[in-house]
Amino acid sequence: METIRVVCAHDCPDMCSLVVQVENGSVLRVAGDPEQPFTAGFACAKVNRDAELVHSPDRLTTPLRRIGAKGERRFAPITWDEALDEIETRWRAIIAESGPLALLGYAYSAHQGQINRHIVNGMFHALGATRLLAGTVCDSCCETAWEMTLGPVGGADPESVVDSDLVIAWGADLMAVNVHVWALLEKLRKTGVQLVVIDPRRSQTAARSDWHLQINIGTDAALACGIAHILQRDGLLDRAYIAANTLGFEQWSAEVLCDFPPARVAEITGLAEADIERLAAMYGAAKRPFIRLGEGMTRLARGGQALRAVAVLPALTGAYGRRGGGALLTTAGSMDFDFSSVRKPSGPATTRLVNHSLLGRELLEMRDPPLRALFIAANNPAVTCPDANRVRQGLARQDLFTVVHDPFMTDTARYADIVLPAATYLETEDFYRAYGSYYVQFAPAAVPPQHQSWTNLRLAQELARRMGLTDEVFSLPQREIFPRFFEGATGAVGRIDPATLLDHRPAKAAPPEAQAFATPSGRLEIFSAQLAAEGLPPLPTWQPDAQEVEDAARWPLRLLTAPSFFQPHTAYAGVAFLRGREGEPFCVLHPQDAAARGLQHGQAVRLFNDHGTIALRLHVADEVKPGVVLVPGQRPAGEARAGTINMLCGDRLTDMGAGATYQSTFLEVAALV
Ligand SMILES: Nc1nc2c(c(=O)[nH]1)N[C@H]1C(S)=C(S)[C@@H](COP(=O)(O)OP(=O)(O)OC[C@H]3O[C@@H](n4cnc5c(=O)[nH]c(N)nc54)[C@H](O)[C@@H]3O)O[C@H]1N2
Ligand SMILES: Nc1nc2c(c(=O)[nH]1)N[C@H]1C(S)=C(S)[C@@H](COP(=O)(O)OP(=O)(O)OC[C@H]3O[C@@H](n4cnc5c(=O)[nH]c(N)nc54)[C@H](O)[C@@H]3O)O[C@H]1N2
Ligand code: SF4
Ligand SMILES: [Mo]
Repeated sequence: METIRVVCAHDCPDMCSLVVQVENGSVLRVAGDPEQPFTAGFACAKVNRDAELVHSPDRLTTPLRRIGAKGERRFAPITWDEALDEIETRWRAIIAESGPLALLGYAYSAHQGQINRHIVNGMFHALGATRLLAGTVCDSCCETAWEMTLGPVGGADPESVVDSDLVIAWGADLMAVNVHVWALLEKLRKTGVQLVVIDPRRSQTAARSDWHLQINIGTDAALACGIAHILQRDGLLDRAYIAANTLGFEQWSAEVLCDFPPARVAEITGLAEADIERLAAMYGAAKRPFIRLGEGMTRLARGGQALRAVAVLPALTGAYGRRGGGALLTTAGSMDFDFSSVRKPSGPATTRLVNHSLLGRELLEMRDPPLRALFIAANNPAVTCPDANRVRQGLARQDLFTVVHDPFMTDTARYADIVLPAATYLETEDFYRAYGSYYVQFAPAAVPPQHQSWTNLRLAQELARRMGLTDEVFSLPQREIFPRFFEGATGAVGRIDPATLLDHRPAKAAPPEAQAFATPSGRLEIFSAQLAAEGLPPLPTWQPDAQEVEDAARWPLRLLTAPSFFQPHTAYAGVAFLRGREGEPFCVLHPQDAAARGLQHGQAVRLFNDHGTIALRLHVADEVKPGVVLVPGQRPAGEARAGTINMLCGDRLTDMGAGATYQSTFLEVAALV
């Protein structure tokens, strides 16, 4: 038996170092690597089962060609050569007739390291194809809002949380998505430090916190403005820090904060006035308060405002300047790598863009030229994209040549003309950079690609060769590609010699402890001239959203979505054990809302609005407040009674970063008859 050091590649902030036990080319066991200080020897409940992911009986074993209607799931096995010949022939013909813009590469981050994650879109970049504005389904809103406030810099080191004196999980279900921060907190809380959770859901984290504030969805900006109002009223500001490090506080105070007295904030947020006072007093008294910012609160129409308002708070008390204080959204901004060799090897400076969240619309509406060929890798838009019905309509177009590269037969792959079997990360060598901590690591494949599967890198390199692309990156092995990421790197990353990473061990690259700001002014921008130029409110504020108000008047319930505990989106649909642990796809209603509709716990219900109808199992619980329907995760349509949640979500975009607005969805629930 062999033990191999690898890295967990799932789209997760923690980026655990793992040790994998392998025998005769099979993964026997996956466990946390005790030598990584942050992830500290334990993997989460999902990844402990990754042997079952690699060896799942549901894995695709060969390339497939469609023989039935699109979406019908009738395919016949073909060889790799046949599949690649057909792709090359079709792409060349489409480029000759309509130009390269008729091609779209739609590859996303899911579950690989930096090379396999980016090389596919890199290949389309070099071809001059239409480009994917990636990540708008996930973090483009919160990242843009953070950048408009602090600049492109990472937040507090999660390992510094052990030195904080108050921790706030602000819209972050740590136990589900950030379990190693949770582990650090368990120790810290024994010393009397309190954990406050601000979340519309009594998540597992909220249920185990010292104090849960069950805020109304989409009202975080009002709460943050209210806290700032009280800090100022009570003389709890660090005036010297504000004067030296921020821009626009006096204007914010005069034009915005005056409108957020506790009574009004209570009305907007649904929190008690006394609780808002108590929270502000706690925050003002803490010397090193640490805010873990979740992304969930930004996946709605005014999500950018929410993130900006909360991200200002640590500046008001000077917490950004102290170890243990500050805020953490992601860390990636302070790890100064140059990924252009894989992301943009060559190709025209600009082409045209397709927003990741607008796939359905663009497949149906884009002209001059219309999209004629689509290549999807590491992505399951028929489930995870907003307006999933429209995505499916687009994928069903007879004149669209679609290739899907995935380890499993996903809802999306059912619409493909050609399906190609993909390797998982445990079958792939790659370089990894965390986004929720400051570690990097280079890791080998634990086992060879299973069945006939290919890694993303191998496939992109072969397609590049066939399409006549000659960039070096399309012929180099991983170990010669990743040192290029370090070329020109500055700061903590610049101090790492990539050659030392060939030992497959983690290295840390944390920036200095005091939070840096990299905005145009070099300060934390409470006032943002960039936002003003875009016609957005330049000062963080909460305002009602006209469309949401209109939709709320027509539909009585609002959607709350949150990650599933045992499922990262759809990528573990092929692991029977975890599918069973998560159970049949369900929604949660407060007992009052269930009673008002005559609904019982456990019965099948219909969820519907103008976008469509789906059917799920009902859970009745006071985990959410009246007026809210919680639907955890995004589950394949075949697992549910009918459909998938994003069929009810429109493709409207957020105020900043052109992101998805799942939580600006209003709907009704009724018995399934
Ligand atoms: N188990 C599991 N882990 C995952 C994933 C998964 O699907 N499953 N997905 C991975 C991916 S791709 C990502 S991007 C990350 C991060 O995923 P995130 O979406 O950032 O997850 P959280 O940080 O838990 O944020 C969701 C929390 O925000 C709360 N929330 C929703 N709306 C609001 C609001 O208006 N205000 C406030 N205060 N809170 C709100 C939800 O109730 C939920 O508890 O997780 C990764 N980890
Ligand atoms: N309603 C609602 N919708 C959401 C969210 C929400 O909170 N609520 N969250 C959004 C977020 S944060 C995200 S990140 C997206 C995620 O959206 P997706 O990226 O579409 O989600 P996944 O299901 O994680 O992964 C996509 C596919 O990658 C495949 N895969 C895994 N490893 C590899 C590999 O090495 N190579 C290839 N080629 N394929 C591989 C998996 O089998 C899976 O089919 O969903 C978004 N959708
Ligand atoms: S906690 Fe995150 S990084 Fe760690 S094993 Fe689980 S999914 Fe992977
Ligand atoms: Mo995500």
